This record gives sequence, C-alpha cells and structure tokens, in this order.
Amino acid sequence: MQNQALSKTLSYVLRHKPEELGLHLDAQGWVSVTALLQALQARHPEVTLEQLHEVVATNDKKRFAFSEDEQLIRANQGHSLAVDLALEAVPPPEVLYHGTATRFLSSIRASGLQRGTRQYVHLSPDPETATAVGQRHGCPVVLTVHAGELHRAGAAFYIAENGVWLTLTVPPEFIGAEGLSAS
Ligand code: HQG
Repeated sequence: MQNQALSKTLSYVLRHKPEELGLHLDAQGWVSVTALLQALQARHPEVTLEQLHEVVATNDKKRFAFSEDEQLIRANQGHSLAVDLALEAVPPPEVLYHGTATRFLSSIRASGLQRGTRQYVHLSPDPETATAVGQRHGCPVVLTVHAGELHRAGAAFYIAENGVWLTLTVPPEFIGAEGLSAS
C-alpha cells in the first residue's frame, strides 16, 4: 500500500468510519496504534509500524497525530464523528479565509457557511491554503470571514493541531461581500 493510499484510509477510518475496520475511537478520537495496525494488516499485510510513522510525519496537511507515548493515534480535524478533540477555544485573527467552489456561492450567501456532515466549518489562515481547499470541489473562490467580529458576537473558535481553524457556523453577515479571485 502506497503512503497516499494509507493516508486516505486513515482519514476515512479515523474521521468517519472506524467500524469499517472493526475499530472504536475513544471520546477524544484516539485509537490504539496496535489495534489499528492489526486491523490494517488484516487487509494489507505489508503495512508496517514504520510506514504508519512515516505517513504521520510526512503528511502534507499534518492530518494525524500520535499521543505523547505513541500508543494512540487520531485525526487532527475533519471528523464527521462526534469526537471531542478537547481543543481550547482561542480568539481568532480578525480575518480568516474559506475556500469553496463557485457553484456553492449563492447558497452560502443565503445561509452562511454550514458544517454539513463535518463537526465544524473549516477555515484557513491564508488565501493560498483556502484556494487549495476550494479546488477540491471545482472552480475555486476564496471568501473572507470576519472571524474577529463573529468571535466578539459570541462564537467559539478553535485551532486544530495542524493550523486549520474550526467554528460551528458562519452566518452570511460575517462573510466578506467580495470573493477573492483564486489565482
Ligand atoms: C460548502 C480538507 C452550500 C463548503 C480541507 C465546502 C479542509 C456550502 C463544502 C477540510 C454551504 C463542504 C474541510 C452552504 C458550506 N451551501 N455549500 N450553506 N456551507 N458549503 O470537504 O471546508 O484534505 O466538508 O464551502 O483541506 O472544503 O480532508 O469542507 O465547499 O481542511 O484533510 O460545502 O477538509 O482537508 O466540503 O474542507 P467539506 P471543506 P483534508
């Protein structure tokens, strides 16, 4: 199994469907590394602990983390499962960015940014990252989010281990009127 395929499998299992591999995440989203490795090896015997460590260390978006003693592993963000990442609420920068596809714009203007199946709306610290996120869905457009104002209005913001900002929802009045051209 290539590293990228292993990363995709980890995303799926650690964010959405652990039961697919017969696994169960604890309340904070952690699972035993030994149990995960055994479950992976039942289908892909060539996967090793070393490869797991390599994928966590070299992952382009730092999607996964080991516990300090390296006995547990979890996804840093992106969950649809109701896990409590135990992130501390922190004041966000005045402006954050959300990359999306142009076809979602009218709906977003009408109802704001909704988390959909995920636990949170995901926001990027810079327009470049947001462009890459938007590109996954089609023709990208980057929206500015008035995170400081939204925070002062009472919304909680969290920053995941990998720098992605998380909040429950962004009402339309906190989204900048202009979409930045994603070039
Ligand atoms: C859109 C990736 C219509 C939203 C990324 C997005 C990120 C609406 C899509 C992380 C809407 C959801 C999350 C509304 C939001 N009407 N469309 N009211 N509100 N949307 O994949 O933010 O590679 O669930 O704009 O890098 O794209 O997986 O969220 O286009 O960090 O590690 O609905 O996933 O990380 O799509 O991406 P997603 P996202 P990974």
